[in-house]
Amino acid sequence: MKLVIMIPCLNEEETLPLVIKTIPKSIPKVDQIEILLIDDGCTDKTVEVAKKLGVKHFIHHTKNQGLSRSFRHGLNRALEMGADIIVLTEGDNQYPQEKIPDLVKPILNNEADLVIGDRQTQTIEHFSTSKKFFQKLGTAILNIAAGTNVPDAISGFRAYSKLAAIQLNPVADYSWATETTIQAAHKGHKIVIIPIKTNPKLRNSRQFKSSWQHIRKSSVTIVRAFIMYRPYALFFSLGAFFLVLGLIPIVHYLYLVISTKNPYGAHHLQSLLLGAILLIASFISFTLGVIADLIRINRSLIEDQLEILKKDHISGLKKSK
Ligand SMILES: Nc1nc2c(ncn2[C@@H]2O[C@H](COP(=O)(O)OP(=O)(O)O)[C@@H](O)[C@H]2O)c(=O)[nH]1
Ligand SMILES: [Mg+2]
Repeated sequence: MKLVIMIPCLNEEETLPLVIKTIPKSIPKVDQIEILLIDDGCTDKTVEVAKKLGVKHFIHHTKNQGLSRSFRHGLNRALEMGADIIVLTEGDNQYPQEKIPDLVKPILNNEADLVIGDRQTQTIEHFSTSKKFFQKLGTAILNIAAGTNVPDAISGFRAYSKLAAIQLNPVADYSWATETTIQAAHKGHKIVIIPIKTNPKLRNSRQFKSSWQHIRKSSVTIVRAFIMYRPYALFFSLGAFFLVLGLIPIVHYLYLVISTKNPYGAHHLQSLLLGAILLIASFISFTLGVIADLIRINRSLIEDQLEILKKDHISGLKKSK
């Protein structure tokens, strides 16, 4: 059983030693623990510090590519390294690495594909009231979209089983955590939550510049997830909404035509026009729903092919070692 611990880093020379020193050296039922450091265009001594501390596996981005891409590249490399379980933590020592054995346990026991460390955000002292509120609201919306019951969907302290890592195909440039939670739920992966306590804050989050920026970007991810996984739910609801709305002025028009005994209804064309526009919008929504659903089916077929390709690639690499 091989565990790969990924640490995406953007200039973390100061806090990285703390992170690496607190990673357990051995875990029951795990034969090998390797650290994979993703140097996302670091301009400080992060890489040298990591090498001194014994890290052997690196991905280097010559230019900063952002956390989502770092995550994607890390996931693929970890699979190529032969990982059976992949753990993700951060370079700012925000998460308690000592808890990694608890994080991987449900996967080792075949009880989970994705384990999320729940930061229990409502109890974190340095989170402002507004941050706590938006965290709660965002999580509630995500749970509706994904059909899950995850208390902390954006926690960056997670463990993925090999199967989950192979089957997940995150595409967004932001919110990789939200996106993989939604994808895991839609792919029927078992998600287990482990409560954790975050370490005292050493620096401010660089990812979330403001709550608004985070809400805006996360909303895009959630809406896109709806379009990707449940397009009919979205477009058919829109279609039904426009249909009902469009029928109101049309019924109104017919009523006026009959009640005013004006067979041509020439004086009430506005109602007819409005009704026609809304019915066309309804028709377009239904049509988009059908097209989006066909694309969804196509994508799931492509993902099945990707899964076979990735498995072949990994087993080919294993044989050639
Ligand atoms: N902010 C940021 N972090 C990155 C980037 N690439 C890698 N990281 C690493 O991703 C982790 C999360 O960043 P952080 O600023 O702590 O944001 P947090 O998720 O709000 O805690 C850290 O380990 C960073 O070093 C990037 O482009 N921007
Ligand atoms: Mg952090």
